Amino acid sequence: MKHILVVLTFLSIACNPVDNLLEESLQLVDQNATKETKALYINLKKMSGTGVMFGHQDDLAYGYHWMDEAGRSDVKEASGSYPAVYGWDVGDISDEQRNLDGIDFEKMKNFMKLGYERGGVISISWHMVNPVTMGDPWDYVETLPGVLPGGEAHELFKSWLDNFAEFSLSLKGEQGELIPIIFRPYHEHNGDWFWWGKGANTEEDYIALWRFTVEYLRDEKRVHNLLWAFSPDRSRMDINSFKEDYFYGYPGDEYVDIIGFDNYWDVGHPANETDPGTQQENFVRSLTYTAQIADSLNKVFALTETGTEALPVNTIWSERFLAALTANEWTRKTTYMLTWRNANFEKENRDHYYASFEGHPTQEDFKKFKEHEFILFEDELPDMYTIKNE
Ligand code: BMA
Repeated sequence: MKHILVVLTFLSIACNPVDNLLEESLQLVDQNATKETKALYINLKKMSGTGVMFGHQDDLAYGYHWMDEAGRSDVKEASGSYPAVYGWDVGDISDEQRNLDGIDFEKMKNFMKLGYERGGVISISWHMVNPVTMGDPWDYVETLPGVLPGGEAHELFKSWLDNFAEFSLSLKGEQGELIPIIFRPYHEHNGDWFWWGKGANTEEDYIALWRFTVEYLRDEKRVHNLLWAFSPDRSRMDINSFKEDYFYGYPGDEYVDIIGFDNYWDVGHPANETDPGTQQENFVRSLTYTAQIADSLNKVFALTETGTEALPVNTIWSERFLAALTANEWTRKTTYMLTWRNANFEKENRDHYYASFEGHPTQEDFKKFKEHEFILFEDELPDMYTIKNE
């Protein structure tokens, strides 16, 4: 009898879904990830298939018609809630007080804390200055040999990673816990526009860059609040060979937590001449294929960047985004979609925005999108930072 009890207890522990998930979290890039970081990953996994979080870049820092006004958010003003995911970019953390779009880094930290305290998820990308030429991130020339160990700019590059390590380790919640970050460096690397991009560099060097960054931040700088997101660009993947193309530059399963991709291409990119119907079909296919890749690797899937500049179609949220995200059981596995920033019109003097703002002709549709049961904004989020026994 005693033996049976022991066996039964053992079985109930072994079969507990939370324990299984915990075990999976041991497959993270960082085995020593903080408790909250592991919890975030597990909760993303649990969420997959049940709802998609809506995200927006730079949401709290400025909007189409405002700058630097505490509490404001174009997304909130248009929909009633803050976004569930907040994207930020640490471009220029190298040697500036402000990022490449003018956000003061100290303020950015506070915005991250605010978002986290409200239950939101924080993601960071890095439009990094070219460490060899000191040109901007779009200085597309062969750069990686100079950045990797032994290269002339390696020490400088490392000092920027030091800045990032310090920044990440200073992000703390009320209890002093580190704020988990979805870190998405060297994105769209299969494109021919960034200095880390395909064509200017070898694939081998890109992989070495990614692995170096993981090992340096995790093992030397002991940054343990990062989930690592990989995000090639859809425009440089052929829809018919997507599952092979996806893996250009893939650093290996031990170096990636989140299988993502950026897709502006299939949602009305001006350079895409394909008709809207085919674009929509391709949008669904690209989401499906990426979700299947993530599933085969037992990883989380996200649409790490998307959007249509200046929202030219009034029903774009329901007809393009919602329709694709709910198209099939695979697209439904998307954990979040991140729309790009709403550049301030007065400052930048151009229509460069991706989320609806109050009074925009897409606002009604954006509200409907928000109200859809499958779409999650901040006011509908479960606790993403604790692991619950169910
Ligand atoms: C690009 C544009 C740029 C911006 C950069 C980094 O897509 O929005 O204006 O500087 O992202 O945020």
